[in-house]
Amino acid sequence: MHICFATRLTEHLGIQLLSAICKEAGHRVSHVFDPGLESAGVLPGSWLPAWLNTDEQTVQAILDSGAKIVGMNVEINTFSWTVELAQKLKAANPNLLVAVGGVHATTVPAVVMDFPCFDYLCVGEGDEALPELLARLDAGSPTLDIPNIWARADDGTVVQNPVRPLLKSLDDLPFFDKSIHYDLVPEMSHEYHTNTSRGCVYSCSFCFYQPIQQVYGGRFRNMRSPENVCRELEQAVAQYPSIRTVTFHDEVFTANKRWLREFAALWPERVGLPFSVITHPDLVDEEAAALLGQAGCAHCIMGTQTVNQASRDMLARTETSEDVRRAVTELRRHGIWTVVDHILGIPGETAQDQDDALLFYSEIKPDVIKAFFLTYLPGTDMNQVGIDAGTWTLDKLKEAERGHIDSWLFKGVGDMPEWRSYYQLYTLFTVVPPELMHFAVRHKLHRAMKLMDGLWLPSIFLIPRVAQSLIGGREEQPRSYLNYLKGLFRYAAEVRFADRPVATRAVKAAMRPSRRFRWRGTPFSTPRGPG
Ligand code: B12
Ligand code: SF4
Repeated sequence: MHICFATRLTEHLGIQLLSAICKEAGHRVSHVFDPGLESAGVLPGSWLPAWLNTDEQTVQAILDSGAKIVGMNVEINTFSWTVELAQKLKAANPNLLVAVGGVHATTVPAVVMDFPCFDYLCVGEGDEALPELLARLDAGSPTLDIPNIWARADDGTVVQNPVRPLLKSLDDLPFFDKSIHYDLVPEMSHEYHTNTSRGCVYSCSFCFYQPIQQVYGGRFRNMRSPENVCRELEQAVAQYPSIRTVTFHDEVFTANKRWLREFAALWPERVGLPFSVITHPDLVDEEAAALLGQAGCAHCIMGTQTVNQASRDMLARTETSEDVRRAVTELRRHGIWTVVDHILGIPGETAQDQDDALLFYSEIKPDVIKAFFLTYLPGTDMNQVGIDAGTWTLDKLKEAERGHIDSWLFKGVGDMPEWRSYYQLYTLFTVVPPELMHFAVRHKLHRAMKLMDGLWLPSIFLIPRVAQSLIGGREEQPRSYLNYLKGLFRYAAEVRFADRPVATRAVKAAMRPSRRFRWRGTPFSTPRGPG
């Protein structure tokens, strides 16, 4: 069977894995990557995003691939795009089959299948379901009874099938097929995205994992072996020497100590690249931080979200402020760049809660505070909390289920004006000495930030980090991000001007890094020391 995947804006691990699985099963795989710059939500005005829109080229490229079935991922932010694309494809070729899967498809499958442009929807893991679907299509067998797959019957009704058990042996899966993205935008390879596990041992009330856990009847976390992870990276580095840093997208990287010990013993010898992880403050004690440091972890993100205990209870967060203090202190002691996520707009929180948080952060000194505005993701308990508190409505939830969510994170305004000045303060934390921040909050000087409300620019969130990264030289992620953007713009120009080769060549030349602006030295060359 010939399947054509379509992705937009960034690489996609799920699609890369499915591509590898389908190739391994002997299917023909094509891939169309839409640069999707217009979807990033940070471009000003309407003419520039409209001009950058390459949907037409994407539809044409999928049709030209000659595939029999198209595979797309539906997350909340890509839902509308996927629907539009599928509708255009069906209009051009009604026989072309369209299959979707992913987090949002799993969260609200009935809402997604309400759109007749979709023939199949995968609930949960697609690693076994998709090859089974393709094999059945190849053989001309019925496709209405495949576990995990919701299928549209000839009369238009949707047949729902149960989910199969979660895959336990993730080591049996092939490695991510990076070629589908790296061959088009080589700049993406500087930051290698991967994961070592699936699932989370927590169930926070605002998190997309809640509906996923409901599908599978409770919390789960399945892991790849450290050996398998190292082998993936050895192969990847051999194929793409441009890889400079690795980002692990596991939800709680440090959840299993035995695993972490084994990983810390293997990684420096076998791979040795600096890497970034995400975890939970409860899971960082002295030993975990030491193991991360020993393995070469450069960057660790943790959710702290709030310092108000009542809010923590509402969010089903299990950590205390002391846990956060310990985790940040230990990580910094081992020279790890520490980022904490903080949520603004939790129902019931006041300016005093933000002042308390700023004072707390000034004391424990994380390197970065990443502030987010609370997003009411479909399928989570947070929706009812918000509805009860009057900060969210059923109508907005219905809209969100259909992919229209006014979240700054997913494109849209979505910011909460009353929290803008605090948002700016959290952003500035990276470049302002904590002592100064502490002094400003103690003397209420920080409230002068209100004067900057009119200058609100959502996209400034990276500016202090980029500045810090370029000047301080410690953090690689903003540099990788800039590099990726550069590649994306070049690729977008190639797609946009495909019929005008001279213009494409000119853009390519302009995007080539000049000697003057080439990034300096090796990342993370600053000696590690107690923080
Ligand atoms: C890695 C990651 C990224 C990476 C890479 C993108 C990616 N998804 O791989 C980066 C950093 C680029 C990224 C960016 C973003 N991300 Co992201 N990302 C993740 C993360 C942490 C892990 C994804 C992963 O590795 N999954 C492992 C693979 C194997 O699983 P999978 O993708 O779900 O695919 C499996 C099944 O779902 C299914 N499947 C998936 N697609 C399809 C398609 C078909 C046809 C079939 C049959 C099956 C199928 O089969 C796959 C194999 O089993 C998830 C959280 C999570 N744990 O899922 C968030 C997550 C998916 N991201 C999210 C968001 C919001 C974003 C951003 C909008 C953030 C932002 N503001 O920039 C952008 C959007 C990017 C875009 N292209 O539009 C949200 C989506 C929310 C939602 N409810 O829909 C999530 C759930 C995180 C969250 N906090 O809620 N992300
Ligand atoms: S710890 Fe993180 S990934 Fe796990 S449930 Fe909470 S927010 Fe979600």
